Amino acid sequence: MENMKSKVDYSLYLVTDSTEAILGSRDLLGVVEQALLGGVTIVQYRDKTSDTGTLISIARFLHSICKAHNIPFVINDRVDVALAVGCEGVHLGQDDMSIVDARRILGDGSIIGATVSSIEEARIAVERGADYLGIGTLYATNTKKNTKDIIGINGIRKILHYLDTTSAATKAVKTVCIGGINASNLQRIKYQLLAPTPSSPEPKTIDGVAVVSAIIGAPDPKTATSHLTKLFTTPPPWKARSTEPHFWFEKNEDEVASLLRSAISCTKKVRETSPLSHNMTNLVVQNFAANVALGIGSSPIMANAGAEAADLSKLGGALVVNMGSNVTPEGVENFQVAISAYNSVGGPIVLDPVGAGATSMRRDALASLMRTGYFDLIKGNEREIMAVAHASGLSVPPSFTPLTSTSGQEQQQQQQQQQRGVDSGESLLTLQQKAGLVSHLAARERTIILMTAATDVISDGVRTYSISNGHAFLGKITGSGCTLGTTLSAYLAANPADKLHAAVAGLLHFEIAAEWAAKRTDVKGPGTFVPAFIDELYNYSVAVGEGGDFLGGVAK
Ligand code: 3NM
Ligand code: MG
Repeated sequence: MENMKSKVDYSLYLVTDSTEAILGSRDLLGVVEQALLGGVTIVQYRDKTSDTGTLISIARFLHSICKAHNIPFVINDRVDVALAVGCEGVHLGQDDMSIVDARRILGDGSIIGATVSSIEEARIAVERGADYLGIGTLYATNTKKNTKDIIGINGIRKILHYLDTTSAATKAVKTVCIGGINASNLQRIKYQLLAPTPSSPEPKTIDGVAVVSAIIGAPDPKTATSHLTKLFTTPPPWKARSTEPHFWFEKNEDEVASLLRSAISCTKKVRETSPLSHNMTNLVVQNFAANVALGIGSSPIMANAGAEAADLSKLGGALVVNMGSNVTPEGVENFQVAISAYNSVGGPIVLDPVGAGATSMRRDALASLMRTGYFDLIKGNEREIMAVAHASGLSVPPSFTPLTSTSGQEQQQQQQQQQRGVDSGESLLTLQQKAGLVSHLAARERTIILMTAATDVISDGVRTYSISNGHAFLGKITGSGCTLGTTLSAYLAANPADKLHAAVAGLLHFEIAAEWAAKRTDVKGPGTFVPAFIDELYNYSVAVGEGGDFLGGVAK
């Protein structure tokens, strides 16, 4: 028995629900049978309302069909029912019988699982001998309204990190996460929970996901189950990336030459394929962003309604989620629908968290967007990227040491000052510190992070570059940051193979065109700069398209 217990496959853990809202008028046994045929790997019978006699007879049936499929069967809460039917074990909530008592009654051979939502609860459950932990609540769910804590990806990560680094027993315990998991977010959840850091390149991750409504409430539970199984075992459509730990990359000549070669080919690709750039953006920049998109050779569409995204996501383009003026609950909901649509087809998404640190509404919007979806690139100025780091649960990244030129106290005061407006303000960080923060955040979020400034820093968590092109006029006009997001989206859509190289190419296009425009004799200041900039975005694309290989001379 002990031996069998260690072989349990937790990858797709079904928790049943007998309520009208989820099961409807269907027969639970039939639904569970379909789920078994679809490939669930363990089943928990959870029924908060039936009488003991009914519980035992339903549990007997369920146990027998699980046995026929060689799948372990456990009961929620009721140790007496588990004992009566002789099934494989129980799952205990924080208010149920203690693990120690249940173990004494059921014996060493039984599977005992526990619900935990904090490090302390995880510590106690392991100490008392739980075989696995159900960690939650990951996301808010209609299935269980009275959950104690919604802890998100970061909360799960913290508990996993604790388990990974504390003792042999905590490292060995099996884990599943629960709450709001379905086909649209399963791969991302699994992917983001496996975020390596320099100190742990192979961190402990979840052994499985537990779902209720995604199977019990599905129109066809068997198909839904086999789809979830497939999602759990295949890399996400945005493709698995290197899991090497990141490090600060010192530019070398060969690397620069190869980046510039790839920049030329990425620009040609945008020109040839004219990818769709779907902008969900603010009124201030819609017209300008559309012109920039046309200038670089992409096809823009400005569409803020989430309901349009499912159709648009199928056109091979990329989405820009620009938080500019869309941080109302309704705006966030539109973003969420669109993010799910692009994530489900693997279409790239650029997140532009405009003014993210400025107000609590924006901080909340950013946090909920980051809980909803996977972004292929997150771009922002220093304050915005700091807000992203905060939303990601980073407190003090490893190389984020105080500046030597300011006292610790002064710096703390500066950091506590609220960001004003969306302008970037004074920098608090040295280039080295920016590189540390950007690469660490990129590795953690498993995405590309671009921090813009006079010298931009960009990283995918493995490779980190700094780029010093651009012109001060970009800081004197509205929407330069937003239209950079648009530019990058087109580059990602046209060049999916190496998204970091694609983003560097887009950044060079944008910033070198700005330098060209600023040098023109007809440009007298920011106002005349704008139309000249659109000209030069276009001219750059034509020059590269006609075989111009000038980047070696202008890229910094
Ligand atoms: N326990 P769905 S959340 C049974 O957080 C249960 O401990 C939770 O349902 C916890 O997959 C939950 O439909 C319900 O979101 C999960
Ligand atoms: Mg309970």
